[in-house]
Amino acid sequence: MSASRKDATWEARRADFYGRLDTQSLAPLWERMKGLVPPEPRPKMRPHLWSYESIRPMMMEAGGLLTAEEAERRVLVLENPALPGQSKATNTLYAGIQLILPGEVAPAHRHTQSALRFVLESSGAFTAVGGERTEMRAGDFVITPAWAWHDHGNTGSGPAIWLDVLDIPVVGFVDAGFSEHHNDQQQSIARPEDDALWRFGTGLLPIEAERPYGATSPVFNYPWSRTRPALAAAAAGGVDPHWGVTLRHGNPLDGGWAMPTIATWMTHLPAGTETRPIRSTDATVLAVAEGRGRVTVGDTRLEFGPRDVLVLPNWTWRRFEATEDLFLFCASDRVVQEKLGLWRHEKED
Ligand code: GTQ
Repeated sequence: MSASRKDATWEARRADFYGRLDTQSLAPLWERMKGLVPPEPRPKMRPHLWSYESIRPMMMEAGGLLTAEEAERRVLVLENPALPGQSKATNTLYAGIQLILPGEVAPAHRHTQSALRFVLESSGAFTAVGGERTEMRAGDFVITPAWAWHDHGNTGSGPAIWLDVLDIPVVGFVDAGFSEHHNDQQQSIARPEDDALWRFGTGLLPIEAERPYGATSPVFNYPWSRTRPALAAAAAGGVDPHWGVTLRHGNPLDGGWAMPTIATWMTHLPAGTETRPIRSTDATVLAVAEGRGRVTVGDTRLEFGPRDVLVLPNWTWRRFEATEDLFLFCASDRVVQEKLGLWRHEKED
């Protein structure tokens, strides 16, 4: 056996064997083992920042080139520079910036991919979800549950621009994507504006169980007008060394995450806060709701300001510094990893 290994023709025999394996749709595990079960995650994605200052003019240029209706969704995809051509911001999340100009409508459709919106700029945009409208104001976190009809519009005087995050790569991984167009441009509205927020979002709940959107929170707008004071008030109760003041968007029916495939939370760091290093197996998409700061992630340092969007790779040490009172929107696949028993994190003291 050992003699045959040292045989000069061994390399050639092995290559020949591999070639014959390939013709029978077989492969030698021992050549692939390291890549298949790595000792720890080795993210292919890179940290990246899209500054609002550079995104906005490109959005407005897109606005002059085609209508929202023509485009169906007028979106510039935020593509991770290390994952070119894949329409991915992280390995598992799609992200894009959507523009609706005054008077425009993005026609009604639905898909099994779940979407969230974090509003960057708006003076009268709305979205309609499952027969109910909600106004989209800057800083609002808005959910489009899987398979819910949705159309967007803008009845204001200025452009409406928001961050879209969708679970497109997750749904693609399990190959369960469906979509269809509505017969009408805009769905008919069956309930008063913000009905869901009043029914499910005050700490009170309907006496008879109803889950209008299945695994997704029945609240589909978590308005900035409530989120900001909640975070600011929570800061008085203490700032965690690793998380700062972090509150997650919860599903009021079960206390879980608001969405079944995308975990979302808000982090507030009072001016001058420096967080201690933490790393976790989920990669994060962040949007700056308010303030300025910087993040050091691995050996990359990113400086950010209002409405900038950034992505941080999984399993890479990160720490934040707030140069001003800082409010961050964050999204990751943590909820998927938790359901599969995979989510891990580590903290440095
Ligand atoms: O608003 O429905 O960025 O369907 C990508 C796909 C937004 C949307 C995106 C979509 C949408």
